[in-house]
Amino acid sequence: DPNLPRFRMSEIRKHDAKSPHPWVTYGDKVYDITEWIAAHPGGPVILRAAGGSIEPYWNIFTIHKNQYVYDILNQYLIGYVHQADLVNGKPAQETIEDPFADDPVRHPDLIKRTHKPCNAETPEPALSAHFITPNELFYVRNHMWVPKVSPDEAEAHVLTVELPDGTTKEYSLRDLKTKFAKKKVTAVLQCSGNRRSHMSKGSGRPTNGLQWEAGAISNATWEGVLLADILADAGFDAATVRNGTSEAQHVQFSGMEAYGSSIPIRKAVDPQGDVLLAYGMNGQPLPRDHGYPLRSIVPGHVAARSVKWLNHITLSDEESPSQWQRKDYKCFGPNQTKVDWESAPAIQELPVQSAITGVKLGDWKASDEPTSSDSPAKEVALNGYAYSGGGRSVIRVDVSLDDGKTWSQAHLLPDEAPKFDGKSWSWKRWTFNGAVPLEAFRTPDDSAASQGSDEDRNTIRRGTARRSANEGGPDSKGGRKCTTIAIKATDEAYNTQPESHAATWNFRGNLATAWHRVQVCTDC
Ligand code: MTE
Ligand code: MO
Repeated sequence: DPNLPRFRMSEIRKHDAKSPHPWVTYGDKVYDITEWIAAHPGGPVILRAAGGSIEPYWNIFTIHKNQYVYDILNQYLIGYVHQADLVNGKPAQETIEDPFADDPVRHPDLIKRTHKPCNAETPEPALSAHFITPNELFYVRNHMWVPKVSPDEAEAHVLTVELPDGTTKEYSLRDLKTKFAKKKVTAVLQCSGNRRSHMSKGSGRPTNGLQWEAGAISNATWEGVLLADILADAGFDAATVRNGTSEAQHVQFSGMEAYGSSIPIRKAVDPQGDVLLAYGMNGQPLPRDHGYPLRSIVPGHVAARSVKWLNHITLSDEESPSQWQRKDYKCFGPNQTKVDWESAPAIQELPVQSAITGVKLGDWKASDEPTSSDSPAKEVALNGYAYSGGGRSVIRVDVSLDDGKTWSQAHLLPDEAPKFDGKSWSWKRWTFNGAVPLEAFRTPDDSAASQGSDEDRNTIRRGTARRSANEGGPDSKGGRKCTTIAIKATDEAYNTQPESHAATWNFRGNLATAWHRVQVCTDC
């Protein structure tokens, strides 16, 4: 619209983050984004760009570079940048501070899926080796940059708790550490996207999101105070939840960089819920990547509710208004690709999950079944993890060496963490030693054709299996032969994992919990 006014950059700059009417520019256009802030998926983060061009940010957060976002922006067009301030059709490019410049240095063994923001998974050997994941190998899932808080600032870091009537109470980190009982909880965090790449490959249908393998899960001992204690201190009466008169139905958590999500109030006040406001992790202060100086830990729930860099808690009759509560972290049917987000509940408690994180093929050994036609078998050693949400413990892990035709049981390692009032918040690790009979190995084409399913058997194989597999084996001249190993776990409620990813495929690739299948080959 040529009739819209032209603004000098000097004026545009006044409409910065502090202005009641923040503006941004894109190309030579000027937008008043006041109305957008509440609806913006990243919330007030957009204010970083206020008073200048939004382009350099969108060059970093490239998800914005799509027509859908440009259409939204266009609703807020108010004018153009004055000709006198344009160079090649745009305002002179300001250099912005890289919002990730202060991110911490990460362990080189973390498997980086993206760098800015950092998304990195725990490597398989670490998943196999540790019941308690070492801090520096704990998976990292950041939507934005890591807020910078110095140790001095940390002690004075303020958590504000807001009750349904709008009254607030503030707690410094020092208050939390000195005025309330300390509590330690050992609990897994698992991202809703863990194993998403298995869902994409296994179903043959792409999914949106980071293509994690099996390492978006880790276990740690968290130290902090019970959320229930803080809510009580702030004046919230938990009895109202039990007698059905509570105004608050949800506990909303907000992080310093704008991330937010919520949990049902019932979980927060449940004496067996063990929801923590944590400042410690495995005997150390929380590392920066994991929420320094304070985060929520919601055991048994999807990790998206364990909000890092926590600075605000709101008790409300509504869920968190954030994108991550309302327009993400939900599942839909395999046919539903255009969805009404409000029609599905937010993921809270997690379903049962398991994965193979170590495979080692050994020697060929003679059959010990006298009746068999003395067919040899290939030794195989497996290990991995199994976990279920809601505090339900895993009672069994089943292993199949022939893609689900016959099964045996893995050995569950004894619980290494105390149960908390009967709840198990940790994973279990498991091991299996067996032998794959020669007949189970097929040429890859045979096996795909004969088994005819949609799984990811053609994708994997691994370093550890590579070495001795083909040395002197009975089929060493017969070419490459493979079998598919499958595992599934069952929890104490007898929930178990679905056989195929196709059955639980959803366009966001959340909760990929189908049997974990790994192809192993004689020549791997
Ligand atoms: N909290 C904040 N403030 N910002 C985030 O990006 N990511 C969430 C959750 N809490 C996130 C957050 C998601 S989706 C996950 S899976 C976990 O943090 C990851 O926690 P971790 O990085 O400590 O493993
Ligand atoms: Mo996540």
